[in-house]
Order: sequence, then structure tokens, then C-alpha cells
Amino acid sequence: MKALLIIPTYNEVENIDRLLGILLRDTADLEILVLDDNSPDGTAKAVKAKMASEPRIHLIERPGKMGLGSAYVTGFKYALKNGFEFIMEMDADFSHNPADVPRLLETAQNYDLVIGSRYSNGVNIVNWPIRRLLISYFASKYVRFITSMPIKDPTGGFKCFNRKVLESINLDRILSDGYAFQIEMNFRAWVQGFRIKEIPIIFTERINGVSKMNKHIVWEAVWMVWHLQFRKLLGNLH
Ligand SMILES: Nc1nc2c(ncn2[C@@H]2O[C@H](COP(=O)(O)OP(=O)(O)OP(=O)(O)O)[C@@H](O)[C@H]2O)c(=O)[nH]1
Ligand SMILES: [Mg+2]
Repeated sequence: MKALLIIPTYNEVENIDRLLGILLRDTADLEILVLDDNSPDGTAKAVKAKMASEPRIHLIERPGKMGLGSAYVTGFKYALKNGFEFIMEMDADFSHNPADVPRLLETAQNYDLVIGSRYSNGVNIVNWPIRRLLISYFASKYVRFITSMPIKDPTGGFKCFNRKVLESINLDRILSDGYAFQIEMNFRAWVQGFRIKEIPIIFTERINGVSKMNKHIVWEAVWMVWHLQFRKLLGNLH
């Protein structure tokens, strides 16, 4: 089994070293790709220090902050080129629990796309302001209402793709960047009939570092859902 965990970073120096340490310790045959956008806080430098003693860590550095969606696309292309069979996504800020990685991977043996879901067993989010929780929760209902896609947590960023899913998607055609990126990947996988499984996770708000969430990426998702649905109905989703 060849698995790659992609971690996009922007100013995560307070988190990345500890996170990499835990992941490498607990998941024997996992390789990790950190995708850093020239974080001013020196995140890439911390990764390089770790790489010196750890061949399972890889690093791609981009010249500036270019967004989460394109970071993942870059990571996906790297994974396909280097023969990885399972390709995972995870945030660097400990919102996703590294202890859940083996469970995601295990489930991925029987499904094409596994999604760590905050909403598959009620609501499993710790320390979010109620406003943010409501936006996220109703966003997931909204996505389902417009698209009928049977996914309870369509915007989550803790997941595992089988490489055949990524191979089947034209990565240069991905339109979206923020939350919409996650929705778009799920939608494209679902439309093609891939087997999708949600497993419950507990999501915890970041303790260290600052959020990059903004209004723009929420609105992007609101419109993108219609866009994707129309493209699907017109048979034009390539
Ligand atoms: N490479 C890269 N990584 C990014 C970019 N924006 C965010 N990230 C990383 O993507 C992951 C998710 O971003 P967060 O800032 O945690 O976004 P969020 O989870 O919506 O918000 P909070 O957790 O509340 O801060 C983190 O690991 C970030 O460091 C970007 O433009 N480029
Ligand atoms: Mg976060």
C-alpha cells in the first residue's frame, strides 16, 4: 500500500512540527507531502529541518499564497506521478485528529472516496462559535438540497481518495478554491458513480495560528453548487 497525506500550510509553524512527529510515529507506511505557500512565519524551514532525518516527508514550496484548491491540485498531481494509490487530505492545525488517519486509510480499502464527517453522527465540532457552526451546517444541507448528493459533510477537508478517482477527474478543470473545492471534488466523484463513504470524526477548532477563512470562500461555495448542478444536467461536467 502506498499512501500519501497532503498537508497544505500557510503560517503553521506552531503546529507543523508536532503534527508531523505524531503522524510519522503512528502510521508506519505513510508518506507526507507538505505544500507550503512561502509562509512568512517559516513553516517550510521547520519542515526541512524534519526532513533531514525523515525520508517519508516531502515538501513542495510555491512562491506565494495561491489558495487551498490549487495547493491540493498540485499535491494530487504529485501523488499520481509518483505512484501513490491512496491520497489523503488533512489540515495542519489539529482540527483534524491525526489519530483518525489509520481509520480513514482502512476504510479506503473498500471505498473509492472516504470522507471524515463532522455531521454523520449529529454534530461533532468542538469550540466553534455558533455562527460559524450554523453557516457550515446549513451549507451542508444547502448542498444536498441543490445537488441531491448524499453526503452529510460535503465541505470537510479530511479525506482519502483512491487514485482512480483522481485519475478520472481532469484536475486542470477544477474551478473552485475554498470550501467549494471540497464540494466540487466530491460532486465529480459522485457523478461518476464512485463509492463514497463517510466516517464520523470529531473536528476541533484550531488552538494555535490564525484562520484563513473568509467571506469570499463562503460565497464561492454558494454559487459553485448551482454551477456544478447545471453543468451536470447539461451533461457538460468534464
Ligand atoms: N498552501 C496553502 N495552504 C493553505 C492556504 N490557505 C489555507 N491553507 C492551509 O489549509 C488548511 C486549512 O486552512 P484553515 O486556515 O485552517 O482554514 P479553516 O479550517 O477554514 O479555518 P480555521 O481552522 O478556523 O482557522 C491549513 O493547514 C492552512 O494552513 C493557502 O492559500 N495555501
Ligand atoms: Mg482549520
